[in-house]
Amino acid sequence: MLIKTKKSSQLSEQQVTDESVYHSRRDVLKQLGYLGAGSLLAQSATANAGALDFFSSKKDVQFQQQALKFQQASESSEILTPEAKVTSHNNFYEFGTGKGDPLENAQAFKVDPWQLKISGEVDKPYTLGYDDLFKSFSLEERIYRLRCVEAWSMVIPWIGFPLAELIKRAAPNSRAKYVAFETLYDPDQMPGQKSRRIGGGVKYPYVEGLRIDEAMNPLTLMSVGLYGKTLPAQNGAPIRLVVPWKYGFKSIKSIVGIKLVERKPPTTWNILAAREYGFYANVNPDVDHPRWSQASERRLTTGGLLARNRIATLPFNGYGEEVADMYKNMDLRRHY
Ligand SMILES: Nc1nc2c(c(=O)[nH]1)N[C@H]1C(S)=C(S)[C@@H](COP(=O)(O)O)O[C@H]1N2
Ligand SMILES: [Mo]
Repeated sequence: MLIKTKKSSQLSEQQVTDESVYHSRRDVLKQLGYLGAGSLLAQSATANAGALDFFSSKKDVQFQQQALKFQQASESSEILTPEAKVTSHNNFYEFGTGKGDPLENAQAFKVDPWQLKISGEVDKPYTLGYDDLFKSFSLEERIYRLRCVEAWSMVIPWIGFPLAELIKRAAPNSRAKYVAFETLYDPDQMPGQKSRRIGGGVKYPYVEGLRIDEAMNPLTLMSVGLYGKTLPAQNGAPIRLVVPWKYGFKSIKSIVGIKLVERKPPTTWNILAAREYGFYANVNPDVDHPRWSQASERRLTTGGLLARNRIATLPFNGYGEEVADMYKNMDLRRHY
């Protein structure tokens, strides 16, 4: 097993081998005095302002500083998946089913203006515009493993804020038992939504859901960036979900709607093939996909041969300490 210490959720940067690009960004932060040599906390006066400042060129925004909040260390070391891999090996069927299709087809995708509507069983529904996505909540960096149901995985430095913060602001009522998410529906921009062939037969818009306790778990992140920049279109710009203990398809991209609901909402891959993809989709090496084993995964690290690293898959993707309690009375074979 990779992780030995008690809490394994947030890999700190001391535990991961920095990718060179990322490293140089951090050197810049150090020079600017935002990061102390031994400290992972941003120390500048404005670090507490509640939001990251960013250089205002909208195309490739570079976060200027970060309120890093790594909470624990572990003895293990994991290698960050290089940025070039994270942004070129994607699943985003709205832009095609090939791993390279999203990079190729999403370049003209317009993310500003954007509207993310929070509604449903809440006392205070609200809508966030593009700038609000970066300014309304305190941003932090989280290095998470991402395990795709197809048995490959990456280690990605996300920037974002806990989904719990967004939900709390809407003041959910007692009927809010689940959270339903919806991706933008815009066939003119998303060729996969125009054609069943390009879009892999998925019914659009892509929808996902979480139980309210899963949504409120501190690990559950709304991501607006990776590798210190705003999200590339192919990774779900301008805002996507990241649920690190579940298979990647739960981490819905380019979200326009978040609705608090009373009943378990429909989810895209479950609609497509219920026997293969459940609502929970917790990473589980003991429950195989009907067509392949989930006991191990191919960790995408560097290119070439190393890209074929095969490692054991961990229950809850290694985040059991933080999340297993939520499922203690459930048969995880039945609720796959
Ligand atoms: N809207 C939407 N969200 C999506 C998908 C998709 O096709 N459409 N693919 C999912 C799958 S299967 C995975 S593994 C992750 C991949 O995220 P990444 O490309 O940023 O690594 O996004 C998930 N979110
Ligand atoms: Mo996936």
